Amino acid sequence: MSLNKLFKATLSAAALFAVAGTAVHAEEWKFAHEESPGDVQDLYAKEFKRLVEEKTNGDVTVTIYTYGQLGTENDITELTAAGAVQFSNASPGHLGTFVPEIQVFGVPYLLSQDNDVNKKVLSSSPTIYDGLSKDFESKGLKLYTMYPEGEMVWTTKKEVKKPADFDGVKFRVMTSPILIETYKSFGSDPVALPWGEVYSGLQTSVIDAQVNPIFFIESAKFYEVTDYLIYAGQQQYTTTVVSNADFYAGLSDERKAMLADVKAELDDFIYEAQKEANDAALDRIKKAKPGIEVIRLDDAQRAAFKDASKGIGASLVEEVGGDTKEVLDSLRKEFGTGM
Ligand code: 6CS
Repeated sequence: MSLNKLFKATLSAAALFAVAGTAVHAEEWKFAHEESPGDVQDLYAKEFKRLVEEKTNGDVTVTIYTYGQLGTENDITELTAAGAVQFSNASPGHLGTFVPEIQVFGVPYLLSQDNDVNKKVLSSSPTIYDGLSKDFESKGLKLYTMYPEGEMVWTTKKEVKKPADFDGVKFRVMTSPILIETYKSFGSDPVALPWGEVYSGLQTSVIDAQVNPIFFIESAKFYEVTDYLIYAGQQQYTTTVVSNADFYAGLSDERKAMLADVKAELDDFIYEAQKEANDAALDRIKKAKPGIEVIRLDDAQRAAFKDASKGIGASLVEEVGGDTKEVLDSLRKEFGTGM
């Protein structure tokens, strides 16, 4: 046998062994998220992988795909609904054209300032898991969990302390329609983009500002191309983890119980992990760019933005219809932020 033939024979034997090995020993679940390695969604996915593999004694292996490996935020939602991916992060900030009702989480000032309250509501609220989950179900998605990733912070190239300061500022928002309306009401000119286009957009002044939790501002390096970090107390970034609905419905009771245990364990894990990630990132930004200005708006300044955007909930209710009003009212009650 020639060397070439021997090489090919060895390769196909190895490939056969690998495929057969996979089929006999392990079921593979794909988990795609919207962030980079080491970011909050990646920490969650890694811990999910560790727990699922441990609890199934390796009968299930979880393969994680980070942002870009399978496409943008909207692409991975479609892949999950189509069943090509079993789990993914689908953040309300990007999910608005797919599951319009989830945009209630884009209504500013909805979440509590107290993360113990947020944890209780986001992990077990009937409004979410019995109500909103039906809107996911109708799109082929099972709503698995929700968690926050930290306070949203504006990064800008100029000082912004009142809505008038946003005049003419091209502000990048995520792709859910409600965010365009919210940032218009704050006084800026909003532009919706996937996050992969934000750094170059800021660099070339296609956009002038954006908003994200601090860990993400550090990891995506948005602070390099902006000069101010502005805490306006407006919102936390929230994300959902979804699964393909048919895949989930077809799981055995034992697997479903295992996934419920994993969800409960991860609820404790992720609140700590996101806090640590955000605290450490702010320190690193200040070290990397000592000239960056950190502004924390005071109560009166925050109130001006809150007042400017007070009609956003009502316009969402009008646009999306259905039971959006009841959902929003119930969530405001549960978070203790009813107006
Ligand atoms: O700004 C964005 O679009 C991205 N921000 C975060 C914190 N996670 C993923 C999301 O797509």
